[in-house]
Amino acid sequence: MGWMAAKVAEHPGVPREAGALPAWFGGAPAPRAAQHEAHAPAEAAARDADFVEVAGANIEIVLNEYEMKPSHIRAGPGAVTFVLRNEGRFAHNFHVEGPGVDSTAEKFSPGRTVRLEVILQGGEYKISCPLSNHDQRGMHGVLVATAAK
Ligand SMILES: [Cu+2]
Repeated sequence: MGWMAAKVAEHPGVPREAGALPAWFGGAPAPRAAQHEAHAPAEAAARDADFVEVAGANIEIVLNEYEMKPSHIRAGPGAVTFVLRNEGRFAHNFHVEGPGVDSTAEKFSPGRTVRLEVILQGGEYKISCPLSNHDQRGMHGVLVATAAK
């Protein structure tokens, strides 16, 4: 929905773009497709091209200062094991939070690999490094668990 609302908001006087907007924008109920999209951000995000699709049960992520690679992951629901490799110069950790999951690995040193097993349901999960301000500095991402197509 975002871009339409933003476009109108930029022109609070005469809504020049109004003519280009679909009829339902004027107050009529949104068509079913638009409502579905508004309530399913996980599926919408999963369509983005820069998501890395992980088919197996192991989700390998490299951590360093200050990012996770990959940071946008799509995986099937069920039991998965994060295989976390610290290629940075500092210790890092790994936290995953979302539907049915709130798990943290263990702080691990440069050069080390740790594993964290969780059971994903469908939905969107936030991954991050919970140490210090690493999350704010960029060590975070999103994992979308979707049912098989
Ligand atoms: Cu970190």
